[in-house]
This record gives sequence, structure tokens and C-alpha cells, in this order.
Amino acid sequence: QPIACIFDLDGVLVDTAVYHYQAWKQLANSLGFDFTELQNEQLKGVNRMRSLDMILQWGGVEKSKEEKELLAAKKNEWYVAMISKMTVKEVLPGTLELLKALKIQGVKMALGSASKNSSLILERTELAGFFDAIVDGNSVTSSKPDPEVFLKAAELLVAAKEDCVVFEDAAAGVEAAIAAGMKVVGIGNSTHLPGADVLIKDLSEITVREIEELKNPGTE
Ligand code: G16
Ligand code: MG
Repeated sequence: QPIACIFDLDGVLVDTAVYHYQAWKQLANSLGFDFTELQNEQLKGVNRMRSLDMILQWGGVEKSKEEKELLAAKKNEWYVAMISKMTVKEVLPGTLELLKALKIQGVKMALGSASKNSSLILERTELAGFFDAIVDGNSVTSSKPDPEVFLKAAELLVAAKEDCVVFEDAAAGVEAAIAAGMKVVGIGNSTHLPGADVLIKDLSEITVREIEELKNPGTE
């Protein structure tokens, strides 16, 4: 069976993690507290409302459901303003080359993101055309580390979980991929991604051949 690739968006294909961080930081500051970059790592891959819950807990702040809806909307407004100005320049190193190579090889590809803003980002960065399926925060109910997002992507690609390789920058996402029974390529800083089958700095550090090797180690 051929492999299928499922890509996380933020922090893997594009550099939006920094915008999420800025917007959440601004929100926390407006409530009179701050959080660290290490705490921010825990927010990666986690959906909007769950992220807000975690941040409020760090700040020791309690809010009603209605207030939380307003706070999340405010963060999203700031975030959308930032990503609306994104360009193809913010596509991370190696991304275009790898996606093109996979496409040429006929490898099926899906997006597996927690974001509800994925279509805007894919449009701004001109990446939409690479994907055979898009699963994002608008189509899943359970946030990573739940495997739902990746299982849905595999289903849409008509691929068995054993044939899927997930690309993730978040601890919650790596956990989700493992729970889905898939191979996982960790992107970024190794200390934050235990459990990944291989760790790379960015997509420039992996080839189609190496991705295929993950599924069938040792086959030449
Ligand atoms: C991304 C980010 C998370 C963010 C989530 C929801 O997930 O990593 O930090 O909280 O999407 O985003 P939004 O508020 O745009 O719906 P992923 O899975 O693409 O890394
Ligand atoms: Mg991510």
C-alpha cells in the first residue's frame, strides 16, 4: 500500500504559531497576567476554547461561559488581523519542495489541523491546491490529543492508519497521531516532542524516500 501524508498546519507548514502566541499573550496581559514560552508549548495543537481554559487557569482567573466566548472571540479577532496579512514568504523552509515532491510521486495528502482559520491561511499562503482532503477545527469535535482529526483525514484519503505518516510540531498532536496508530514526524525542538518516530527541524530535513522508509524500515 502507498503511504499517505497528513500535515498539521500551524508550526509545520506555516509560521502561525508565533501569531497565536502573540494574540493569547495580549489577551492574558489585558486580564492582568502573563504566561511563559514553555507554557505556550502546551497550547500548540490545542483548540481555541481549551487553550483559553488553560490560560485562565494559569492566571488564576475564573470567567463565565459567556465571558469566555467573548474573550475567545477577541483573541481570534486579533489573530485573524495578523494572519490576513500573511504571504507565501511565511511558508516554512522545505515545505513547498516536499509538497511538490510528494505530489509528483502521487502521494495522497491531507491537512489535519485544530484551527478554524485553516482555509484563510491556506489561501493566503497558496498551499490549498496540494491537499486531497482538509480536516480542521470546523470538522472535528474532539481536540488533539484525541486522534479524531487524523482518523477523519485517513478516512477521507481512503488510507489505512498503518499507511499514514503525520507531521506535527505539538506535543498534543504527536500524542494524537500515536493514538491514531500512525507514524509521526516531529517538527521542531526535540525536548517537547517525546514519542515521535523521527525529529527534524523543518520539512527541508526529510525526503519522500525517508518518509516511505518510516513505514517500511529497511526496505530498499
Ligand atoms: C492550531 C494551533 C493552536 C490553536 C488551534 C486553534 O492547531 O496549533 O495553537 O489554538 O489551531 O486555532 P484557531 O483559533 O485558529 O481555531 P494546528 O493543529 O494547526 O497546529
Ligand atoms: Mg501545530
